[in-house]
Amino acid sequence: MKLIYSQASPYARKVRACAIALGIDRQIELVEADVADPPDWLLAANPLGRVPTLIAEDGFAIFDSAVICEYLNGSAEFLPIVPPSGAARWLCLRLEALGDGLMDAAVSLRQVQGSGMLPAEHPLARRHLGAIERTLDHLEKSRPAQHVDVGTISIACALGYLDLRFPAMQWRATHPQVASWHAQISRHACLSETAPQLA
Ligand SMILES: N[C@@H](CCC(=O)N[C@@H](CS)C(=O)NCC(=O)O)C(=O)O
Repeated sequence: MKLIYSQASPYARKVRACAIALGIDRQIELVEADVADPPDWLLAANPLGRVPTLIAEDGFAIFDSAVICEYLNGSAEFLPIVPPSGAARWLCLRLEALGDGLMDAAVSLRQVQGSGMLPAEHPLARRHLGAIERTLDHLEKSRPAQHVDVGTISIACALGYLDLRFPAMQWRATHPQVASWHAQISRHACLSETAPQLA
């Protein structure tokens, strides 16, 4: 399998971390792509030109990160990262959606602020910041479980992206429960081995 990814993408980190947690990362070749100028081979696999995109053994292209993680979960034999049924499954998938949404808000905030087109007080920037703050508040009140699954991995990767792109946000000072949860879960190999590096 090939995983088209970019270093800074929190969604791609989530997939890489899930592959490590599932013990199948060695079956995946990483192929880096520049999403600002997507190459033809990425567009051929994914018309959205986004990462992560997985090319399965039979050449079938799979996206987005939630679908890739479900696919990888189905192809691993042990230690599933998605509970098979019941309340545990929906809690886990809901947490994944919360983490993915936190990434969406942070990536969009960086796009509007980074473009220099919108001031921080613009309604669009305020909307993304509001989603980030409310999600952190929610996590502070209902601290996630400490074990690794697709939900906790997604939240951890989203928080890692806040650290990477918004170091001045200092969310740990206002959300100590989330901070201690993040510090503990980040010790798992799947997260420590995929921690984003500043260029
Ligand atoms: N919902 C998608 C989001 C993927 C995404 O937006 N990736 C970004 C990189 S962080 C990207 O490829 N952006 C390029 C673009 O949208 O043109 C997922 O979970 O995989």
